[in-house]
Amino acid sequence: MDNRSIAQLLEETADLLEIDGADSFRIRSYRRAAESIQSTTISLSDIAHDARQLQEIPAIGKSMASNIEALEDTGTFSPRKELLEKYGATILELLKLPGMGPKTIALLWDSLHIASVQDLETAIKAGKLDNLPRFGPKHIENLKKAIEDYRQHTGRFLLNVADAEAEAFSAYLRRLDGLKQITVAGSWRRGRETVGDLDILISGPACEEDNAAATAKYVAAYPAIASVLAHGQNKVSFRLRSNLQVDVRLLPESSYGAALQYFTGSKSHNVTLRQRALKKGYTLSEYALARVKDGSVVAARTEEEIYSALGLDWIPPHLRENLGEIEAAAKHTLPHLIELKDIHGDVHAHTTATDGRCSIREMAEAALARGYQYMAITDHSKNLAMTNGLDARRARAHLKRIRKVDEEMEGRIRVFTGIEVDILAGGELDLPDDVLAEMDIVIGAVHTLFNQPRKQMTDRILRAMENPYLRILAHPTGRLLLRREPLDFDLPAVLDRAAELGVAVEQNSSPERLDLGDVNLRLAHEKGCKIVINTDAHHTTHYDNIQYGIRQLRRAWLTRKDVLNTLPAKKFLAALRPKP
Ligand code: DGT
Ligand code: CA
Ligand code: CA
Repeated sequence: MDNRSIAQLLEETADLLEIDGADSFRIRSYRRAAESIQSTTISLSDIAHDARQLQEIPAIGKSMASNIEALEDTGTFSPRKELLEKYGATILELLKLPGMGPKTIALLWDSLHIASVQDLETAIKAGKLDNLPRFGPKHIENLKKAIEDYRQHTGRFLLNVADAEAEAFSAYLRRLDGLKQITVAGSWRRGRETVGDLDILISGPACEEDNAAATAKYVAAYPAIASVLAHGQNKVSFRLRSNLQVDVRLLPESSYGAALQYFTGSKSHNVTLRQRALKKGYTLSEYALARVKDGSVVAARTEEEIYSALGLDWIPPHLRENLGEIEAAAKHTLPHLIELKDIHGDVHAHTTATDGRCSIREMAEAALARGYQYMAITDHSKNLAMTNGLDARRARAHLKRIRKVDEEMEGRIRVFTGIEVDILAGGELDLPDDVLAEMDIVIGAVHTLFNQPRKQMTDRILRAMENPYLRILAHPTGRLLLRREPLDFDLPAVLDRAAELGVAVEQNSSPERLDLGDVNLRLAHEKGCKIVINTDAHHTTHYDNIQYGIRQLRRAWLTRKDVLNTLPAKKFLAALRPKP
């Protein structure tokens, strides 16, 4: 188990203890241990059997150490397990509702025995909360909205989770002889920002007639499976321990293309394609494109043949949302979409000076190792106290260290100076202009007071962009996928002004942000905004997240010329808003 998961278990335990009315000292000890585990670079798993080493980590005492050792051996953390036995595992759902803390849950449990989102919904409908102290009509309205959001989000998964699961399962499949093709289809192949499940298509001799049963059996024996949901000759469905569902289809090679086309979707793209087929006297199914009159097959083996028989260029899966791609494919005007290899730099990264995990030099070396020509160090500013954000004095000292690393890199890669400066309540930037003036890259971002009313939030961001030093607006909507809704503000108005001022908007590639995201990116592009893609790396390994951002750029129909980081270093800087 990685440190992050362990820390999360401890945090949950602290929440449960708080619901349980435990004494505050005990609750705090779990929270402190969780924080400490998050920030140490030592992997707890590695030292779980060494009580002494464990206790050298701040905030970990003797009993915590023994619980962690047991966790490593048994996979369960007993203080948490005991509490879940008392309240039921569904109590954790309540903790995921925005605006819902342990104190409120304790109140709901004590007065109404509410222990799940479902219980809460039923109680609200029955008007049972109306008589409780501390639950005004506004609060109840907010809870209803939170439940709605929760229902929309549950059952979806972030791309880093989906990718890791898809990769691990594909590796397992590759160990089997006689598989020629393994493709993840569905929303994953279309590059959607989250996925509901994984639709995996396989073919080859191992999937033909006599061999299929044994192959299906091999699939169902995948060790990470929590439960098999369906096990047939040509389809196996299962739920992984991460709760992600996987549908595996065993297909004949002769109709692999038809299945790939069908199960990639989207539904809406497929419906329009089928209508087009019918007009030509064909039917399109998961098995083939065939003539209506006699059922004879026109195309089935590859997607290219199918699209071509329909008079269309092959359509990249990232565009298959029925948003004009079929018309463009008919007219041969599909865009040449941007690719990973077009990106020459990443200009949003953090270091140990604030909440990053690596040094300036380590971040620079890692960017160089990826083949980048430039990168920027953009740590947080002081308003974000929990990240140890930089004040003017520390920002200047940091800048010197960044310049020094830039020199040490001897031109192999340019290391730009920068800052991710907080946009304060009224739109002021968190550092004085004369400090910002010294930076190559000033990125502005909202990190606090997310609940300002729409007008105030809009004015706040607009005002921040009027500061002539601000060159990039980071993760503009502030959303966290599956966790936090976007800020309430007039995005079109902000994009209009960004275009006028030359402020670039960011495609943040962190899998929990993906902000802007496909739809808003397309809008930003239509409005003429400059667009920059970044990873917001807090560790050298986070540079890999760029692939998730690229998928969103492609889904927004963007080409190389639409994104500034496809330019070489000098031209990139010159393409940003000019410094005053
Ligand atoms: P997801 O899993 O919610 O992220 O979204 P998808 O798009 O992967 O949806 P899923 O897993 O239900 O189905 C995979 C693909 O199979 C879908 O994109 C299109 C195709 N498909 C599934 N059911 C239908 C259907 O009833 N009609 C049509 N035309 N296509 C379907
Ligand atoms: Ca799917
Ligand atoms: Ca599916």
